[in-house]
Amino acid sequence: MNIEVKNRKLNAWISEVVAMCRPDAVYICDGSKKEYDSMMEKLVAAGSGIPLEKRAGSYLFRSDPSDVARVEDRTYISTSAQDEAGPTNNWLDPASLKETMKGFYKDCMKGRTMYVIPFSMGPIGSPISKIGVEITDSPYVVANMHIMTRVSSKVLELLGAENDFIPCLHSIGAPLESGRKDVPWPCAPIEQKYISHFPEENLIWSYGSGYGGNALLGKKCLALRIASVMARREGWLAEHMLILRLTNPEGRQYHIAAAFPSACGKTNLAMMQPSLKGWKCECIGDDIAWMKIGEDGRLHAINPESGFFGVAPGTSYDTNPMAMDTIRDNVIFTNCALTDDGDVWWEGMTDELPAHLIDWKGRDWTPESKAEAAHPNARFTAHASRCPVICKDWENPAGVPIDIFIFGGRRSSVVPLVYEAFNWDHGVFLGATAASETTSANIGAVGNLRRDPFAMKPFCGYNMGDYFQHWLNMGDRLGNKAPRIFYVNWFRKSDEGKFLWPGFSDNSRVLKWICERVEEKAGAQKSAIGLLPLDGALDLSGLNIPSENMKELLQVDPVEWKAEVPDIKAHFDIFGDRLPERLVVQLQELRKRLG
Ligand code: TSX
Ligand code: MN
Repeated sequence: MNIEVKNRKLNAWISEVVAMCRPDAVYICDGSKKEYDSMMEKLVAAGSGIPLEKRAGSYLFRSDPSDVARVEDRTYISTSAQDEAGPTNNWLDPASLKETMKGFYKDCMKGRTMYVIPFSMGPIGSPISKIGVEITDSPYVVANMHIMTRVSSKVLELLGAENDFIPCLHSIGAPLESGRKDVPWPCAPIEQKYISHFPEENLIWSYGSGYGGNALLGKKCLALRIASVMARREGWLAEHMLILRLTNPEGRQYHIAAAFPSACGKTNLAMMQPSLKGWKCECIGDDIAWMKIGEDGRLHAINPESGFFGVAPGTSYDTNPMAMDTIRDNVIFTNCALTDDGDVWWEGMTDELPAHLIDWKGRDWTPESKAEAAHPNARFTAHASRCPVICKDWENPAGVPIDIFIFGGRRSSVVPLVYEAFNWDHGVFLGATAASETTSANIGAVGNLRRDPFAMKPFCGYNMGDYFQHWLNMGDRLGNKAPRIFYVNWFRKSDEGKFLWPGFSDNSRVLKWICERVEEKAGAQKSAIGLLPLDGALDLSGLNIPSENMKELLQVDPVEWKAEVPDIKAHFDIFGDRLPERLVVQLQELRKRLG
């Protein structure tokens, strides 16, 4: 070992993993630039990383075609009672799951170096932050963790001899026989992949995948699944939310936390630049929010991450110029296409297609090719400090006070552009019933309605019925200091199938109405589903949207909404007696209001 470790639990765990996985060497990470560069050097030498001539300090990786996304059906919440994991999670008994995984872990790091990564989710030393240690046999994971989390020897100092941390064990599941040449992206076959969580002992075991949330265990595994369980236990919130600061022309700041299912443009909203004159928007985070009630009785949010692991396809100077500027240099690209002059490209980046590319599988690509050049889930990993509109308070250990929660989804009909919840319980009902139509970015049929409560279905580490109750309890504690709750849908279409709302920068007009609601300045009218903008209350200056279109965008059709009720009922029934009575009441009231 290159550094002496003083923490007793960490030393014992390292010895245990070494005995089980049998790596050739053990290396303790310090988070330095030198260390990052040495990982890249190693990965380039192995033929895994391709330095990009056109982007300083940037590299392209191509994954194995079988290892391109999170594997939800191989993801487990392993608690002693299955009821604790609840109906939205895969469950296996902890003892038998550990037995199975130990079988795979045995000798799995032979021929490889085992890296020990001490990291902090949240600013190092902040009272909201949590310390994790990831053990991995992937130098690609080490490099990505450097960007996405705070990796530092300071974390080891903070651990001292006796302090606790969250152990995150990861192996790509591909031992290297001596003398054999490595492949560019070693991993295990799908039936050997396991992403396992043991929330009763704050423990994560991942095997077989090197991709994203399967392997960068600080993100979805720790900061959402394990943290959500800790948050319930300790009375705070760990949410799948972006955080942004909106400043109005008078200089009043609003802090917004928003949850959307995948393919709704969460990163685009997190970095959105308002089209309205005098309004300013700054990014605090694009994926995860940890929120605690402060001494002032308000909810304060931090972004526990330090980078963006964003979907590349669809990102362009039109859809998200701030992201494009964030990824000018010092980026890890995964499964993007490679241009002939040593840059990356993906579908949606430019209007004009390059004449020739190497696609994400390493094959020649021309505009005539049928296959996509970049994988639809291709990613960039970039440090948050590189974002031109990162908020100066993004690392403030005290967090930012949340004024507004927004839930949303992609709906081509039925759901209006924006509406406000009548009160906290109704807002929790909106979060709990959030739904989105599937796109080509999802698996399965396109256009199906999928319920994704609070955008947390894949990320809640415990019974989702209890999670709804936790949200109700938080509202009780926050009282009149609770954030106001809104629901948005940027994706409503006309009968001719055209998007009715311009979206993107013009979403600032919706956010303005929301802020003015908080100030009790903007008008709203009661509808069966919530409070809608009064005629003329949305600032549409400089746009020319026909008034019929605005009418359609804000329309609530009781007939269409009555058809939603049985679907919501069926969704709620899944939770059985864990569904809070207060949400049953909310559904009854909706039914009554619809008449
Ligand atoms: O991210 C999106 N947002 C949020 C932006 C802050 N997208 C992309 C979603 C895929 C990830 C959107 N797409 C948004 C949106 O608000 N709206 C739409 C639909 C749309 C698409 C293209 C246009 C308009 C709306 N183009 C023109 O009107 C020219
Ligand atoms: Mn996410």
